[in-house]
Amino acid sequence: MSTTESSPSPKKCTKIENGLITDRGKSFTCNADYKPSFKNGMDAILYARYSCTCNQKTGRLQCMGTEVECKPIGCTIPANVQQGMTLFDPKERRTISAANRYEIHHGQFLTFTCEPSDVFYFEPNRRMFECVKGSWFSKKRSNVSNGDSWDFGNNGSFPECRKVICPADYCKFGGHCHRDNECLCPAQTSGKQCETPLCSPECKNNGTCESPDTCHCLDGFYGVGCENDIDECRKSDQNDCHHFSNCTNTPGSYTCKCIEGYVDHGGNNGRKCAETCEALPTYGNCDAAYCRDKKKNHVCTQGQWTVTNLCLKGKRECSTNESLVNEDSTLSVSSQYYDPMFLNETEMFGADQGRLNSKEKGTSSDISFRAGIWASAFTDKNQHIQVKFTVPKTITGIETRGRPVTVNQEIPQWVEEYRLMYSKDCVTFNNYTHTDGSEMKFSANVDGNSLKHNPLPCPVVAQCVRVNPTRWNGYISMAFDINGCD
Ligand SMILES: [Ca+2]
Repeated sequence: MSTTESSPSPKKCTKIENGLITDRGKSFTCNADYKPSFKNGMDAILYARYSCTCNQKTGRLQCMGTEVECKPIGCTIPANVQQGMTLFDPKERRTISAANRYEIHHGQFLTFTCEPSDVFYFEPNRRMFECVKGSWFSKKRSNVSNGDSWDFGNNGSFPECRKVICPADYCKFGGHCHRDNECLCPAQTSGKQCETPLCSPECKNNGTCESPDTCHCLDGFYGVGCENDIDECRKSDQNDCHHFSNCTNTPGSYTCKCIEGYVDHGGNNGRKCAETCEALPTYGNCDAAYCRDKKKNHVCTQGQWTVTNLCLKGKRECSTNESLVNEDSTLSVSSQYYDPMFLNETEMFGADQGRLNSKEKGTSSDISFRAGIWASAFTDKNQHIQVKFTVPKTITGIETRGRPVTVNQEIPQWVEEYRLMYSKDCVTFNNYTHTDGSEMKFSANVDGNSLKHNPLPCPVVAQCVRVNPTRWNGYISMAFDINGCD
């Protein structure tokens, strides 16, 4: 390569429109729907590979000495042919096939595909044209009649061989442009542009046919034809009913209604349900007017919660909270610890030692020893100490203590947590619960000496009361008293 200062810089052939330069600049290929052509108008389908060079003046590729380009292929998609024409598939000469023969009358249109690889004979008014690799060529024939006016121009391309024209996105739902401004519509569509999808079965419950055989269902319905109602009540994540409301399924929706004892909060149809005083009897035989809620500063008065900072003392059912575990009451336990030396001695750690005011007496090696504490024989969560009153009493609280360090006991023991069980008839026991029905656990002692008083948020009436330890330190050892009144 030689250049001079005055001559323009050589241009490089880096690209060809709608195609690709290959073989290090010696060949080229065209994109789909384009064909290699010489700039002088001739198709270059059979140009010799490796025959190309770069014209450094223009920066354009030339092959076999002639500039080349990629031209659109005429008939690679449905084409539109007019007026009194007949199309023969040359294969028909061997295999007669009516489907490959097209009779076209004046004013009618024929749509067909001329693939680049197809060879068709096209015979308008007995003049024959050949479709070769996507382009029409005139073909000589002995009995060509004169007087027809087909214009060949365009280097033999048949002028009426062209793409049918529809505006962009004219045919909907996969319809094809079939003739100019006409669509060939897929199944389950209608309209000139296939713009109306059809659904069968039809979309029920006001669902809309969104695309062929596809319904868009309104919220609350599902199914091919939106025929099924969603049961929103079956799963809690499909409805927003409040925990304290009942969900009722309805066609296309659902409703929420606060359960008994709860009222709609904020007029939101069961989406938020507030406790009412009426919910409180789940505590037992509580007079709602004397109950307070878990926030401790709400008082239920005449069916309404009101916030108060008043001390609730004196507002309970009992004007005085008496000690109820006394000589008139009977204590019993699930089991009691015994010293193997004194197998028959049950009073050392028995029920009677479980009174809050019991005191340790004597030395543990003596048969007259009294521990001043109830201790169970087994350390599991099935142990209890129970008091039975002569008649049902109003219970307002429980007091407990553990086993202190004494001359007989080096290590203190205590119950850390218990549940409360109570019964009106001493046969059927209830667990003391929160307003939502979940079991209430009471935090009890933290050492072997001090007393722990647990007032009940809401008094209960019971003849039997059981303290059932659920967590303990060292051993299940405790004494207790019940507060309340007749
Ligand atoms: Ca529903």
